[in-house]
Amino acid sequence: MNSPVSSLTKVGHIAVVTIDSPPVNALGQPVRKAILDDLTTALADTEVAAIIILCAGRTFFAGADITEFGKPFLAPELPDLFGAIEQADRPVIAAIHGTALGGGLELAMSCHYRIAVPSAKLGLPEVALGLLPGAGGTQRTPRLAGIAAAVDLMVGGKPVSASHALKIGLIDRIADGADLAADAVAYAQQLIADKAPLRRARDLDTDLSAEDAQACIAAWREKNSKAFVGFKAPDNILKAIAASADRPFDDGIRREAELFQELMASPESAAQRHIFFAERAAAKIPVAKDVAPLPIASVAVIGAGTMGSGITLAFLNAGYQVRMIDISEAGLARGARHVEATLHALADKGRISQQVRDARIAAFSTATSLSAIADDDLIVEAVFERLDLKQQIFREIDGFAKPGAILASNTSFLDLNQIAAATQRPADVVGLHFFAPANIMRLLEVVQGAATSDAVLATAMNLGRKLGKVAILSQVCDGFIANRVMARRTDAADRLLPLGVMPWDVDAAMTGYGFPMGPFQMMDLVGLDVIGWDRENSAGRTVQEVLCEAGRLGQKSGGGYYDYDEKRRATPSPFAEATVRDFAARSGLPLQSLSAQEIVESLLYPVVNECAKLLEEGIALRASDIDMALVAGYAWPVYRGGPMIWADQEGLPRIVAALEARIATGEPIALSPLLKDKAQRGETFL
Ligand code: HSC
Repeated sequence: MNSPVSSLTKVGHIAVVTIDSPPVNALGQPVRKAILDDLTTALADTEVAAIIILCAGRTFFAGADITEFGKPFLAPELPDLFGAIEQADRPVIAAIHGTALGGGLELAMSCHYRIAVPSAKLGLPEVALGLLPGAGGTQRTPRLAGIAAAVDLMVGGKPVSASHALKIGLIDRIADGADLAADAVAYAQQLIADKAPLRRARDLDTDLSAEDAQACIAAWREKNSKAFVGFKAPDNILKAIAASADRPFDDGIRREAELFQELMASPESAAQRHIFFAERAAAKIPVAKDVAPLPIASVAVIGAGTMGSGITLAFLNAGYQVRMIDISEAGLARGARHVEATLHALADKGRISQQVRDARIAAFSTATSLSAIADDDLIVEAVFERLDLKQQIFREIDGFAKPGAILASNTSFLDLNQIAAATQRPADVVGLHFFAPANIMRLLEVVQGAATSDAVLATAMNLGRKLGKVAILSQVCDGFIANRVMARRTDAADRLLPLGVMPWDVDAAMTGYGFPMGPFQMMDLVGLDVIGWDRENSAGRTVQEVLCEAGRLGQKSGGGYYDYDEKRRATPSPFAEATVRDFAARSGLPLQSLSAQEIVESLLYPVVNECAKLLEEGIALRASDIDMALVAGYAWPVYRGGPMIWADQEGLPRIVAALEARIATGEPIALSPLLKDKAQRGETFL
């Protein structure tokens, strides 16, 4: 029986079920039904001696259909389908190409045998969605591959190669020809000829006893516990794996289902699934479909400072030819040393091979004159943040760059339109706002100027993907998306000090929320003199000014809000504490002792308000773009999903009421009409 997503054919005595459900053969209800129908038909045919399940298109099943999550699952459900496959009375063989992920790998494990092409990747990445493999994966993987490998696959979440999968027993054979279907048929014929038994994962024992499995899991937990703070899924996965060793298969499946449902209902998983789709939605921008990205092969980066060399590395790592330009020979030499040292360090740590390192170094060149950009396809300016300087550079770039080259600025807050106006070709000018360190941070804000052409915009967005980053479109405004909203967090944190709230209490509340560090720890790291301190006009008006005037510039000077020992371990600074107390005493404001939750609200509700303004002003295209930007650029905890989904979970009326109460006490917050309106209408951002 053939359906729109499947075809059932026969090659001699072998039935071949081919699923074709683009883009990634997700196991949505129509696919599940088609597989079950085809399996039933094939098994009803007494001439069929074995059944092969494979996929057309770019990949084997990439998992359950995530768009169905949060709604009732329609029959046949995955566990039932997989049970039917496993119980078949003739061999069922999964033939794998592309990526067998999540439910896709679970399907393969419910088959009796598995063959995969050498380039296939197999994985159980549900943990990244805040879930566990909920269709038997937690019970079948330990039986096929062992407890330790199961933990790595499911809690680590990283796919493995076909050769590794073969080694750990996840698959039985690697296809050697170019035609997977033909190889699978040959394999099936061999299994029939050998009278191979129906190898059901459910009937296998785990490699470890219940006690040893517990010990293995406990050791893993201890080693990795820090990385999983705030995430619910790793713990539930470990519980489910433990169940595979201490009870019969069917009981283990029941335990898995309970633990899966718990995760599915959790705000953490909702947030992580939101981010999965937010990342993909961000790539969709309003340019005509037929606008193709322009080809980019060689890149010039102007400025050899921290940003310039980080950007250079980002492009080199993605395989581009990069020329770094700086008029200062000393600066250029320093930047080049940093670039080359970083590439050597990557190779020394085994992250890249020596050949790759050498190829990247060969693709890297330097120059001291802007005239060197004449043949480059993309020029990225990364000089000091001063409008007149950037305008001057763009004027010169305009004179040297070839027609059609893309002229990009890495400005983090300046008016891109004023920069573009310095050239004769504003349509070719775009903002590429990298976040430091530019070779590491995933966020790339693509800033659209008033005149930026669609082709340039499409190219910039596409570049983001090629650089392994998440490109988020932003219109021009002070600070663009991520920096603009997070500045409100800094303001709010500063406002707590004159109320007697200690910086370390603020930081603890933020790390408790899930940020890797709080605003004062960040200031100490970056340097108190770097952000918002005007040495000439400093007059002890703020805690920051007092600290800077006392030479407490942060970690680099041995102390800021915190004191640091020789290993840079921080302890609250008595000097900073006395300064805060002094300000609090002089402020005349009632001293406050705030709980961590109150501090979180104090800092992050203004952020939500600013996000709403970005939407109101059309700076961000959609609420999910803002969430994605904050997760990728500011390490907003992914299990919170970003400020917009978090605001929805908090409840917009609660946020508006809190902000209005603060405005009534004189706090300089301008409430976003969009936020207020949504709260009144009972709407959400997403
Ligand atoms: C799972 O499997 C749970 C199970 O354990 C079972 C649960 C049991 C429940 C029953 C209990 C009773 N679904 O990424 P791309 C879309 S959880 C729906 O740009 P690439 C994607 O949104 C799942 N849609 O392509 C995009 O759509 P757009 C575990 C999915 O080539 C389009 O496909 N699996 C989808 O760069 C192209 O995607 C995973 O977590 C899905 N599963 O990468 C794998 N997967 O064009 C998730 C993709 O409209 N997927 N889409 O924007 C991936 O990692 C990547 O998509 C691939 C392809 C590596 C597959």
